[in-house]
Amino acid sequence: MSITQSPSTAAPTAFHTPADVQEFVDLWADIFQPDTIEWCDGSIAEKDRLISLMVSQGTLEPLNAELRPYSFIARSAPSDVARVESRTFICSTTESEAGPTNNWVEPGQMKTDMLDVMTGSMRGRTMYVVPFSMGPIDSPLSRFGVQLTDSPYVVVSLHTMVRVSSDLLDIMDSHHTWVRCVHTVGAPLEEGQADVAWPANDTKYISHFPDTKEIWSFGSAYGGNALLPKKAFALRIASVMAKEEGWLAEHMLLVRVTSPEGKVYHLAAAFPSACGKTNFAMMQPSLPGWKVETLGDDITWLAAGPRGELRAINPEAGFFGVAPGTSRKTNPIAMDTLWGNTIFTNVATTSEGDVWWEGMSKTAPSDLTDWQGNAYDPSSGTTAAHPNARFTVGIHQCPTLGEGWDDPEGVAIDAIIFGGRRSDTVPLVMEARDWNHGVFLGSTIASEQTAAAEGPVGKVRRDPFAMVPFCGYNMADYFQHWFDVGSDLRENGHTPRIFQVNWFSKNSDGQFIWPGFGDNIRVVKWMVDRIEGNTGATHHPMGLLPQRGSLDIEGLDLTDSDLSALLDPNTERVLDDLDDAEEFLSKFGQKLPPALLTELQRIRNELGGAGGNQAAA
Ligand code: GTP
Ligand code: SPV
Ligand code: MN
Repeated sequence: MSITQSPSTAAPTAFHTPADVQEFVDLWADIFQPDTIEWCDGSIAEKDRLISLMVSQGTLEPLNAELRPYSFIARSAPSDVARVESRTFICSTTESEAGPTNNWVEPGQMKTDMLDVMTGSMRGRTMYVVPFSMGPIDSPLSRFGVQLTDSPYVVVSLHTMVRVSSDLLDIMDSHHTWVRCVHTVGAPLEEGQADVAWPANDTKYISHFPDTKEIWSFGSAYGGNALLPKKAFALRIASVMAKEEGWLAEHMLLVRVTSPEGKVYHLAAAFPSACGKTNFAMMQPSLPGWKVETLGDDITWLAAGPRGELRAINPEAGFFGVAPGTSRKTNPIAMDTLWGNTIFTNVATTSEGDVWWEGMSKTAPSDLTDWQGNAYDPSSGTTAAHPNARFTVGIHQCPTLGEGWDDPEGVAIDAIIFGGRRSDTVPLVMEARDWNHGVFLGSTIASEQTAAAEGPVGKVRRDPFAMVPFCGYNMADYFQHWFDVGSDLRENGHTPRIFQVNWFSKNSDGQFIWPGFGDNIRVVKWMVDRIEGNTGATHHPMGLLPQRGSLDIEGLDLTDSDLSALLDPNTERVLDDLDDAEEFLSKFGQKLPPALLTELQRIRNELGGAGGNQAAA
């Protein structure tokens, strides 16, 4: 049970609170001036109590318990629906440490500006103190943190998404670093003022201080803006720690694939937000004999293991997944995972008290209530669910959860996959010639923007390694770090294979050509054949492409022209894309590892010569 102590900052006597955690809480209690402070223990009783509180306050609405047991819908403020990249800041000492892809503000300046709005911002509210671990508590790869927040929605989401436990406070005494995460919705309540269902502030700051490993977040309660262990810690701050300590913190799913021969492979794949990680992680292979087990769907931490292999863990413990597009047909495993104990945010609701979103069924049920709580009018031209509507659910409910998903040693990685959402230009699959060429492929990934962040949906932007919104330091140094990790692995063991994929090519009617989802196993099968040396590949200046006939497309309804659109790079488009990549990479100036532009120029030269050099490998 968590214990409420008002107005004292003292931890319950049962908690062995390290002095630096107590100082942190004291300091911020003075700044935020909450009415009460609650130290969270991560128990079910605590979650139940906070859920009841939110139901009474209107933040959560219970769904029909017969259809969706112990599940709730939250409707956010209409201005608080996605990550706000324009208000996300990397406050390193110098601007050049943050690099051209990040918003930079000098740390002292940012702290002055934020303290201005944070002072007294928890008045009338409770400040929750949430100790958590990213990764299994006893893993050498794990890292700890403490988040302060005035949002019970955030506390309950953290219970699901990460490992929250007051036991950590005991261990933290001997643990040298923990990440300070500070969050407020920025909506103080005056004496007698009624609260709203989703308190937030129109001014938002998501600020990261890499030197002191701190995160300060103000004004939002949505997703990565507010669940600070997720993108803010496990990617932006962790990428800095990883660079300092020689490992990798990546925006990757993590799966175990078993072939019909019974051989096991571990794959990690980086796709930008809303580009298919959760779906890949829960794949139901369409080819007989293949099995995919889920280990993680969004973030992977990787480090060299004792035998020189690259090992990986999922630092999270739940899914914060995109709802629209999820159906029994596309992702039955997600649908099964969501049977109950789920918080849905910004989905539509049916008259029976269940959830609905675009893509769940071909036609929308009548009498829907839209994500803002109004009767839905299908002729309005708007969607019933918000395009970035999401579900929050524990990983244990996933029927394909792989055994040992929380093994403190992690799993040994056989292949890394990079991808993006591209209507054209990028082939279905390509293999890198080696690790360094794979780093080039990662650094030139681009993707059409999605509703996961503010901004124009559909616009192509460069998103190397799917990390542009999530790299906590200069990406030129990040590319170099990837080269360095590769050299270390080569010296002491071996590097995994690297592939690039694109599920999203469209035909002239604007339809996806590749069936995707469970049929993506066909591409995985080709990768496994490559790893095993069972199939050759065509040498293209860009990389190694499947030879005709080596990709298993039996039973698919694909014409020759479909296949050619999927597999054959269009030289003119590729050359244009290289120009765009070059313009992007040039922003990094002298810091950019020269190998990247050298490789780009080599591909351009080779493509200039009659469509490339076609020889079998
Ligand atoms: P984040 O949680 O934002 O990081 O997203 P994600 O990368 O996990 O993406 P997710 O798997 O949730 O998929 C996002 C959208 O892409 C959903 O609407 C899916 O239905 C759709 N999608 C996923 N995989 C495929 C695929 O293979 N083909 C097609 N056409 N769509 C896909
Ligand atoms: C993403 O945008 O990549 C997400 C959702 O996974 S959020 O947690 O909001 O970052
Ligand atoms: Mn994500």
